[in-house]
Amino acid sequence: MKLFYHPGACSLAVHIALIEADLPFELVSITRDKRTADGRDLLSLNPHGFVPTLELDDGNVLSEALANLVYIAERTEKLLPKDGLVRWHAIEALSFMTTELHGNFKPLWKRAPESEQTRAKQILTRHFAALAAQLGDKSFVTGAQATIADLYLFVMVRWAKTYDIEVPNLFDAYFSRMQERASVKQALAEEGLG
Ligand SMILES: N[C@@H](CCC(=O)N[C@@H](CS)C(=O)NCC(=O)O)C(=O)O
Repeated sequence: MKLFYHPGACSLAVHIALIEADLPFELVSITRDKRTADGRDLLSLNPHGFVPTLELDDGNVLSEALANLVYIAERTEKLLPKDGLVRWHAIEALSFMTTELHGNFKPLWKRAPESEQTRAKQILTRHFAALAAQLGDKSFVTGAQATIADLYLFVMVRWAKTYDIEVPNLFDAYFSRMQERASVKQALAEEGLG
């Protein structure tokens, strides 16, 4: 399987998931003009031109972070229970983050006008507060075990630090806990993010 990625992008969550699941994979970076390091046009694989994009061993392509993460989780005993409410709450949190949360970072990385950036930061702060309430005093979003929702939340908290978004203090301990995972350390190192 190949993962098309950009260092530190939301594809980092999928990269961590592949390591956690112990699946064989190859990392393929993309350039700003959407050329892949293995000499292709990302748009020919994923018409949206987004990372993460997975190319499966049979040549099929799977895009969208949520679909990538559930696909990987289904191939391991970890990261997402097969049934029960924890499964659905993990998917619920992931869906919220890949849409409402992720979308509000765009004005920041696209350097939109100041007023748009201020508004986006306010919304992000509100959304992170809601996620903090969901996390509460648990170690991970849905309980004592990390799920795919945590892999994505780790990336979002990392972005919050980069863009100076005000987030509840409990994310400090959460971020450190996630950073201690061998999979996270490995993925950061492989993306050159030390
Ligand atoms: N809905 C997509 C969004 C993915 C997305 O926006 N990825 C960013 C990196 S975090 C990207 O590829 N941006 C390139 C662009 O906007 O052209 C998903 O959840 O996977």
